[in-house]
Amino acid sequence: MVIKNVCLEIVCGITSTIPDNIYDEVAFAGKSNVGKSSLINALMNRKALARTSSQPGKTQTINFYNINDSMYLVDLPGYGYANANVEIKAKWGQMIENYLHTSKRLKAVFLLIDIRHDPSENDQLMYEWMVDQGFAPIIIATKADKLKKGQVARHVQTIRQVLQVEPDTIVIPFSAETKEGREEIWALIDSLIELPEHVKEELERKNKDAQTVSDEQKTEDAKPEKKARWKKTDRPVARKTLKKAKKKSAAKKKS
Ligand SMILES: Nc1nc2c(ncn2[C@@H]2O[C@H](COP(=O)(O)OP(=O)(O)OP(=O)(O)O)[C@@H](O)[C@H]2O)c(=O)[nH]1
Ligand SMILES: [Mg+2]
Repeated sequence: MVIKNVCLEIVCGITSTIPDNIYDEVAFAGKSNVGKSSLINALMNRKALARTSSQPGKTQTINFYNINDSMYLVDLPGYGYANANVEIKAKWGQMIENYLHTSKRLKAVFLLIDIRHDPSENDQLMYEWMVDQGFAPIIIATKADKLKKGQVARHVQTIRQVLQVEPDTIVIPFSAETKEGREEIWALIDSLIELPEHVKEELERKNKDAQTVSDEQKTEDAKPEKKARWKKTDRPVARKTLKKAKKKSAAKKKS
């Protein structure tokens, strides 16, 4: 996806109704502080449109980021935030469940797990709940920059084992610092969502234009090269030198 314009379009609180959107959505769930908002910023090529914090519990609403008027990235509140009181925690849980149940345009759910640690009990419960509800969550192993390159595969394997994922479940190591995994995640999103008609038409038109330009270029390239009138040199030629050379050649022609 080439990012042209992005904006935070809809914010849903505990009492809000889930919007009936006209574009497809993909959502990001995971425990508090795992890096959901940072991932969304990285996907949008923005530093801080989605607010992040080293303090857990930053995102407390469901935030819909409109991408190019073609789709939404949905930032969900983090679960397992220890400092929130029991009532609030229950409400956030309800909000997430309600969204995942209600949205008609939800095409994929990404579950984020910190690559450094074994998935928590809450992570396991969330994963199982999603699978029970008929989702096939894609796992993103966040903060991959915090591990040495050689440790990544082993930690990914641990996540697979602890969550007891299906063999075909995709687990993508990702880092908001190095942007490792960004292209892979976008490729997946692109393959899972349906773009609106007007965007598809625009893309087709652009592809056609690009094809015409490349055909014209091919015809141009096929033309025989014009004979060089001046001896080619790597050095930049001063105007004066050119004038002199022209005079000389004209004089030669006359004689
Ligand atoms: N080193 C490193 N730090 C990260 C990465 N992703 C996020 N962080 C840091 O982790 C902290 C939490 O990131 P957020 O993106 O706010 O996490 P969140 O999941 O949205 O958190 P809540 O909104 O509280 O649920 C911030 O201090 C980020 O800078 C990463 O890939 N690498
Ligand atoms: Mg957040």
